[in-house]
Amino acid sequence: SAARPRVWVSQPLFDDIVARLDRYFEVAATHAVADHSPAAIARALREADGALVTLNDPVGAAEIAQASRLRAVANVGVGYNNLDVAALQARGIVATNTPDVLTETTADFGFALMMAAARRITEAERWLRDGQWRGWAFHSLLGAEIHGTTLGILGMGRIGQGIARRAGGFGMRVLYHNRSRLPEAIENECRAAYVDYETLFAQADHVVLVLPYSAQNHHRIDAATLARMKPTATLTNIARGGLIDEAALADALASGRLAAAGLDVFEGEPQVDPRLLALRNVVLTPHIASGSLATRRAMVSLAVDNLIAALGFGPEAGKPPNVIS
Ligand code: 8YV
Repeated sequence: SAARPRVWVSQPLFDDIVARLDRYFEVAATHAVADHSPAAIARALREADGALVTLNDPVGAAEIAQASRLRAVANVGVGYNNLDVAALQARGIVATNTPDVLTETTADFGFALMMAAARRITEAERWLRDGQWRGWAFHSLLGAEIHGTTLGILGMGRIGQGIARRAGGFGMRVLYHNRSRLPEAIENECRAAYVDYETLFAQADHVVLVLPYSAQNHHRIDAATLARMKPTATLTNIARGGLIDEAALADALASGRLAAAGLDVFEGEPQVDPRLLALRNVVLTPHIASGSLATRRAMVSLAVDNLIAALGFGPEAGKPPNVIS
């Protein structure tokens, strides 16, 4: 009926899961090639009581100002730097994200990407496919050690802790830096020691970035940070591209001041800096750290639950599980 709330689904997700919205709402889904321009987002939000969005959808103050009916925005993803949360909260619009369900899968990938960078896995495969393997050579494609080395984790939330637990199985020493120090019980469980930012980069053989992105930590990993790192070290980013000054990183990788990097996220994604594309010692993946089928389905399912509850329906009516506060 016309009185039902309208929700906008910004891009094709998993139809069988998104169909759960039909029970409560009129669903305006963007099925074809999605247009994620600010104008398209503003237009869609003007008509919507609720929205299911992804990191492709910047929901900024200007769009929010025009969205007079909007009451809830459910983000499919744990990171929500695509949302202007302050502007949403000022209007009393509930914003939600999808923590927990992607923690272990994303930690798996972070560990794999770090290992791929250290052991030059994709570089070696390209070399082989290019027909350069003309006989086994003792010194070709030698990588960096992983077991027994020091891992530095910047951002020790759920995913960072998952990576730390994995590192225990590899006999790594784990250092972490975080906005606030963790309770001792968690440090002990993760066998991770708190250090300051400078010490983390100076002492780690492998650094993994798993911290939320905000304007305050834009390009936090700059030339000065990279200069602290061991020339044999690797840097892996599964958080957000904007954390790293990519030009400084390309310089460090090109000059041998840093051994290798593993990057799943980029400042201008899906555009990737051509200098990074040209380097051999960087493993590049297209923002897939949470991308197992089961996890991506769980994320959409949780976002759908959040949206239904935020708009006052379903078993958790009025109490969406993952409100961003
Ligand atoms: C998602 C992510 O694929 O959760 C996050 O923060 O970056 C990824 O897991 C992406 O956010 C989908 O919107």
